[in-house]
Amino acid sequence: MAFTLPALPYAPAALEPHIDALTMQIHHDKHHQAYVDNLNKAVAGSPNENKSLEDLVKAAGSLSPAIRNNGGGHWNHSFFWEILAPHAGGKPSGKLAESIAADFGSFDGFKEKFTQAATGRFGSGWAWLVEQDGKLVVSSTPNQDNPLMDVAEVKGTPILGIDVWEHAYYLKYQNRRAEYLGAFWNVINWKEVNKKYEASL
Ligand code: MN3
Repeated sequence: MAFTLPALPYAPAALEPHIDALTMQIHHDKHHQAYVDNLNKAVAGSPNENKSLEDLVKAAGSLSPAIRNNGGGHWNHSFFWEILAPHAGGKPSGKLAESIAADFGSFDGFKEKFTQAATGRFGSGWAWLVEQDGKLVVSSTPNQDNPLMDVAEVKGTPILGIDVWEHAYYLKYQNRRAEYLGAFWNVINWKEVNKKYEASL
């Protein structure tokens, strides 16, 4: 069964002015589609064809670089569209808010740590908020790796993440990654992040 590109859960222009429509279109329709297509090519005719995306990602270290990169790319982007939303942002509530306060001192403490991880990732990659054995931690991964992978330095369940590849922000922000990181907080779908957090426990 071939992997398929999930539809964006909102219009490409819905995250304006924080993330522009053209970036969303190219990011979803071209970049994400390419990960899906290349993943399908990489698993074609092998037993990996019948495995779930999550199983492939978790075993990335023992699979081909093409599966690691494109399987990771497909998983990460499918996740990323879900944790963004129009008219979103603000702060989390409920159990997630309590855990963030407990594990980072405050929401601002978390924000600072997450921003540092996203800023400090040299080249292409991702920054993550990860649930790890009941505790929240921040990490970052290179390329299309993620915390589910057996090869990840910090392993756990990703509940929030940001794509810091230049293709995620260059059309609007060019070299100003920090501005993109600032805008990100206006489009975080905390309801979905909370859902992923509860499901991870
Ligand atoms: Mn991307």
